[in-house]
Parts: sequence; C-alpha cells; structure tokens
Amino acid sequence: MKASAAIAKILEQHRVQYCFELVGGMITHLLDSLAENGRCTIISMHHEQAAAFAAEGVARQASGTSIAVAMGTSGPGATNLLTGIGSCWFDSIPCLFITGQVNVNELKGDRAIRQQGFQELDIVSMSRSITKYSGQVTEVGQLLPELHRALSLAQSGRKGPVLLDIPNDIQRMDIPDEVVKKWLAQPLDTDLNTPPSLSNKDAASVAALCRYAKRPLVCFGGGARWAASMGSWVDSLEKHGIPYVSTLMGQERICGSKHYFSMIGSYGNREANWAVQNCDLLLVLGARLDVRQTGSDTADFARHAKIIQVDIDPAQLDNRVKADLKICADIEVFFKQFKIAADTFPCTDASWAGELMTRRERHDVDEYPDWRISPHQIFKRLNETMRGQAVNYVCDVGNHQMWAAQGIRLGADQVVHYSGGMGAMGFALPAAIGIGLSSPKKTIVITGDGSLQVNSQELDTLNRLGLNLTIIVMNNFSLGMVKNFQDMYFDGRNQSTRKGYSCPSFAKLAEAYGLRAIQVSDMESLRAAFEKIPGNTSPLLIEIMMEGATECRPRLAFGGKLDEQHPKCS
Ligand SMILES: Cc1ncc(C[n+]2csc(CCOP(=O)(O)OP(=O)(O)O)c2C)c(N)n1
Ligand SMILES: [Mg+2]
Repeated sequence: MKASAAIAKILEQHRVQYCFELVGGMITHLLDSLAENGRCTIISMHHEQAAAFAAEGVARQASGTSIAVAMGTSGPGATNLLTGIGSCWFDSIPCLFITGQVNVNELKGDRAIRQQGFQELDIVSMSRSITKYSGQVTEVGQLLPELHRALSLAQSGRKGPVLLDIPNDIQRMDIPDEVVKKWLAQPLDTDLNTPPSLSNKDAASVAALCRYAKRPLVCFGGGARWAASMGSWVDSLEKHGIPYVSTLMGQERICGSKHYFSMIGSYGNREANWAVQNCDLLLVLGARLDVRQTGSDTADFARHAKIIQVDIDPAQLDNRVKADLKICADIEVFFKQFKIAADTFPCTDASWAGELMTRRERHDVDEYPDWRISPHQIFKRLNETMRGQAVNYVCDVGNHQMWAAQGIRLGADQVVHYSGGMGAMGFALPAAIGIGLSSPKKTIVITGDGSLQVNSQELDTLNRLGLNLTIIVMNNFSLGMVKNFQDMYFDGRNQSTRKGYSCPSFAKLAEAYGLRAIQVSDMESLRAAFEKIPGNTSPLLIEIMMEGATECRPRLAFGGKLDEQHPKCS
C-alpha cells in the first residue's frame, strides 16, 4: 500500500474526522490519499495558522478525547503552523501536525549550508520545544511506528501537540499490506507519561488539611475542565456549600451556580480575588498559578491560606507558588479518589459562603457607567439572549476577551473557549470553525477589531461552510488592551494601538465575503441585533461600534495585590 494511503488508514482507524490544511506540493500525496480514503473531512483554509487553530477547535470540542489534524507544506506552510502548535502545547490540546518535506536526498543533513531543497526547513528543531514529540521520517519502515508513537503521546498524560515531518518520496513509497494491518490492530498506548494514582498517604494529607479549614476554597484550572467527573464533583461542592473559583481556562466548563464565584487573577472578578485572599485553605486543581492568575507578588497570593496543588505535570508543582501540599495526579483520578462528603470540611465557617455571595451581589454592577455601550451590559444581554440554549462561545484575545471572561455566565450545555497560555490574537474565528464543524451547538465568536484582522481571511471559509456561527466584533478601533497599558505607563502615547493603527468596516468586510452582517452603535440596536442570534442558523456578523472603549474594569495594576484591583472599590 502507498505510504500516504497507509497514513489515511491509520487516521481512519483512530477516528480522525477532520484535517485542516493549505495545500502545497509536499503534501499533495497525503491529501490525495486522505481524499481517496474519504473518512476524514478535508477543510481547506487560507492560512496554515488558521488550519492549526481549527484543528485545536475540533480537539477542544471533543474535550481532548479525539485528535484532529492540521497539515502544511514544507517551508512557509510549516512555519505558519507554529503559532497554533504553541497554542496546543500551552493549553494541553491533543493535535497531530503533519508537515510535508523535500525528498530525503534533498535534505541538507549536517552540511553547513542553509538549505538544500527548495522550501526545505528544519521544522522538527523549530517545533521541538512546543510539542510532545516532533520527528522526521527518513525511512519508510519508521513511518507507521512513528505515527503510532505520535498519536499515543498526544493523548496520554498531559495532552498536547505532536508533529511528523514526512518527506515527499517517503509518502510515495510502498508499505507491505501486512505491516499496515499490524499497525491498524495496534491500540494507542495512552498510558505513556501518566502519573501514578493518588496514594492513600496523599489522600489522607488532603483530608487532614480539609478537616481544619474554616474558609475553604477550591480553584479549578485548565487541567480540571475536561475531567469526566468534573460535573459531579462540582455538584458535590454545591451540595455541601463549599465555594469555588476558577482560572480563565478552568472557567471554560463551569456554569454559573450558587457557590461559584467566577474567575481569579489580574482580570478576575472582584469576589473571586477576595475569596482567594481571605480563604484559609486553597485547593488548586490543574492550574499552574501563573502571573495572570496570582499577580506578580506570589508571596501575597492566598496570603492566609494553606495551599494544596494537584497537577498531572510534576514540573508545574514546585514552580512560582510554593504549595504546602503538592500532589502529582491526573485530576480525574483525584476526583474519583477524593470525594466531597458532608464531613470533608467539618469546620467550615457558616458565614463564609454567605460573605462571598454578598460580595458577588455588590460587585455585580456596571463599572462602565460613563460609556455609551458598556461591556457589562453587552454580556448581561448576551447571557439573557442565549439562556437555556446550547452554545459554544469562542473568545479572541484582548480586552473583549476579559470583558467576556468577567461577564459570561454559562448555563447548562454552554461552554467557552479561550486562547489561554498562548494568548494568540486571531485564535477565535478559525478555532470556532473547527468547533462549529464538529458540534451541533450554535457557536458564538467574541472578537475585537485587532484580533479579527489576524485571520479575517477565514471569513471566506466560514461562508463556504455555512456554519451556525455568529461573530460579535467589539470594535473599539484600537488594540485596546495594549492601548490601556500605554495609557497607564507611557503617558498616553499610543504608538501602534491608535497612532498608526487602522481597521476596516467589519460589516462591509463580512458582506464582501458573502456573510450577513449588522452594525450597531447603541444598546437599543444591539438588543435588536442580539434577538436575531438564536433563530439564525447561518453565519452572521454583528459589529458593535464602541470607539474609546479600551479599558477593562476591574484589573490589576502592575505589581498590585490581587484584592486591590483598579478602579478601587470597597
Ligand atoms: C498574535 C498576537 N500579537 C500581539 C498580541 C499582543 N496583544 C494582546 S491584546 C492586543 C490587542 C487586541 O486588540 P483587539 O483584538 O482589538 O482587542 P481589544 O483589546 O481592543 O478588545 C494585542 C496587540 C497578541 N496577544 N497576539
Ligand atoms: Mg480593539
């Protein structure tokens, strides 16, 4: 069997449903075989970065239980994939990236030249630091073992991206049918890098700290959001009145509920940060406690609390914040072995959750009364519009993302996706294409004028696919998040965020791509436009004109304390 056909067979065997790509000479054999095989839907994008984000979207939509593929040709096709690969690396998303490469005899090897073949490029070295596995296949006999290893690694332990670089001549070679058969029968080895289950000693140590806590708080991170038992574990917190908060990534799957106090961090909700700074036990599940989550003063983070940190990745455990108890475990295993019962937190202060609820209510105010269109009002309206309906929200990067994170209240059957560790502008539209393709729910993109311009070419892909997808562009005519930073630290000099920055009319741009578009500039027309979202099953773009809206309130000033966000408030 032709090697490229064998790859298609293996991908079929592992139920890879989508492959996103931009064609080039070095992947034509692979594409032809995938198309001939017919099981995997090929989606042609207009930029390999967008193809990578779309593959990430498919894997995200499946909560990391299935792999999607993005392909690029050698040279620029390969380098264009890198941002998306990094995004999968930081946010633990299992994706397979395949790059075509020049023929084996055109590889420069150890020669001290820059390049031998046309578009030859050492993508393996470039991607090694942001993949779980990155390899070039220079012998056809290695192709299927390497593919098997790559697919296994992507889905095992802390999940993540893998890359295979396959020279053109290798794709065209023959692999004996019995060898293909053998690899087709080989299940993936998903136990690779899986940490041991929670020891009795660790479970007892967690229980002992919980037993004396008066003001316990649980913080869910990205490592918890896809755990199969997350929902039932959260239900048991609700049942026993234990408060919980989340990081940006943890928030992706948590519904608004009585004991949920939203997102912590430099753009966190005030009540969430107050909870962290006043709890006496913080149980951190799958969060790496980076600067956006803790602020820069790590010693002040959770200043009154004993911290228990549970993470699948041992390297994350003794990092910025030194936890009192560090446990290396898969969060799903932790959920299964450490159940919340009536006697888990016997000393909880009766007033603790009540105090947090009072604060949540007090802070649920519009912090933008001086603005013509307030982000607080926009997300309140969106929450109401989509109440009771299944939605995938996908956010881009900037102030609009943080407004969304502070304002979106998820209902049952609603999820949100953020570009977490990479924070890549241009993520939302292509990721939403992957999510929208593989999900029956409506998909809603929240983006900014800067972010949408990074991958706006994919409006054409959206039009071609005709997905049930609405794009909300919060157009403040600036790279608002950075402008805000300049306002604070550069005496308002706005180089490249306002000065020298420009954007088109997104409604007109969408129309040029064949999409329906509405432009609004006040709350009344916004309300009318939002009314159109639920009943509309084809692509729609709503452009909200909000010039001058370039601030996120509240936020942490540089070096500030987590519970002293700007603007100050009691
Ligand atoms: C690819 C990329 N380039 C640059 C940045 C730095 N950056 C972070 S937020 C931001 C502004 C985003 O502008 P926009 O999408 O309009 O959102 P706004 O903050 O205005 O809501 C920039 C430039 C980034 N995160 N990603
Ligand atoms: Mg903007």
